[in-house]
Parts: sequence; structure tokens; C-alpha cells
Amino acid sequence: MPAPALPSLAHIDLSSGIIDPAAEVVERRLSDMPAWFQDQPAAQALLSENPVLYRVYAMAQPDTAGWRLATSVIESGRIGAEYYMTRGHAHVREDAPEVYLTLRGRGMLVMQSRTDETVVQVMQPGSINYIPGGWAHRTVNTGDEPLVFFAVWSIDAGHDYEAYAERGFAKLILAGEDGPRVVDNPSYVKAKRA
Ligand code: PAN
Ligand code: ZN
Repeated sequence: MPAPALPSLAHIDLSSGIIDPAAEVVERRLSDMPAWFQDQPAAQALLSENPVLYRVYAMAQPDTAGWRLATSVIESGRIGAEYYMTRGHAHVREDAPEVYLTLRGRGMLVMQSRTDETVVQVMQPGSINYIPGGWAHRTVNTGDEPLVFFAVWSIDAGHDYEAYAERGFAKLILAGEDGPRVVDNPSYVKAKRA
């Protein structure tokens, strides 16, 4: 039997989302995901500026089993009409759910089942979003300040990005005159299993 892990303690700055101590900080810039956006001329034009779209701060933990704890901070901005967003993924383990607790800002969580059913939920401070196992998920910052949320998921869930890099999500969140709109993705390729 491995030795039991020791209790650990960290602090989240509720405004910046920074976790201290953080084990890992992942930074995603536009150059890491230019093809993810619909408006390709707008994406190409912004590439020289190469803005940071989001960062993920994973809490330092002594444990190799159990839960991963992290904050995500999505900057406010748009590429054409599309808001800054995460790449989006599904967990490899289909029985691995995830919980998001929003700390700051306003956003939308796009969830998509293996058979292309879509559920879009609002994220605002205090929202708890439950993502069942088997549902791909992407977060979109629809506000004018950073969207900060805390996430908890199983350490061995695994992340599948490839399936969603190729075909994207069935729904897009675009800025409209009256705020964010959920629209069908015109270039979406249906899941083979649908
Ligand atoms: C989150 C996401 C984070 C970044 O911690 O990993 O918001 O999004 P992408 O991983 O899609 O780039 C989570 O859902 N973890 O499982
Ligand atoms: Zn996840």
C-alpha cells in the first residue's frame, strides 16, 4: 500500500483566479488554437498580436489519486463575433464527471453528449455547473471581465481534444446585438456514433 497523502491547503485569489501554490500553469494563446474560431480572417489578423485567451492554474497536490483541482481564467475578448473560449474536450473516461464553480465574470458552458445533444448553461458568480461523464465541455467568456471558475475532476479522467479539434462543437456562442446568442455551427461534422 502506498503511504496515505498528507492534507494540503491552497489559496485562490477570487479576482485573478491564481491558485497558490500552483503545480502547473497552462497558458493558451491564439497561436495555440487559431483554427478553432469560425471567422478565419479575424483570427489570422489577430495572430501577430497573439493574445492570451486563457490560463489554467492546477493546485499543487501531493496525491496521485483522487481529484484534480484547478482554476481557469478566460480573458474577455472576441475573434470576429465569437467570444474567447477554451479549446473544449471530453474526458477519456466516460464515467468521469466534473464540477465548475464560477467565482468571477459571466460566461456560458457548452456541453455536448456523445450523441450530439447540446446543453448550454449560464456561468456567473456562485453558479455550480455539473458536467456528467461522457459530455464534452467548452467554456466561453461572454462578459467584459475575466471569467474565473474553479473545477474539480478525477485525476485519471484523461482529456480528449482531438475529436473536438477536428469537428468542433455543434453550437457556437456568438455576440449579437442583444448579447450572446447560441447558434448552430455551420461547419459542424456530426459524431460518427450519432
Ligand atoms: C478544465 C479545462 C480548462 C481549459 O480544467 O481543462 O478550463 O479548457 P481546455 O482543457 O478545454 O483547454 C477542465 O474541464 N478539466 O477537465
Ligand atoms: Zn474537463
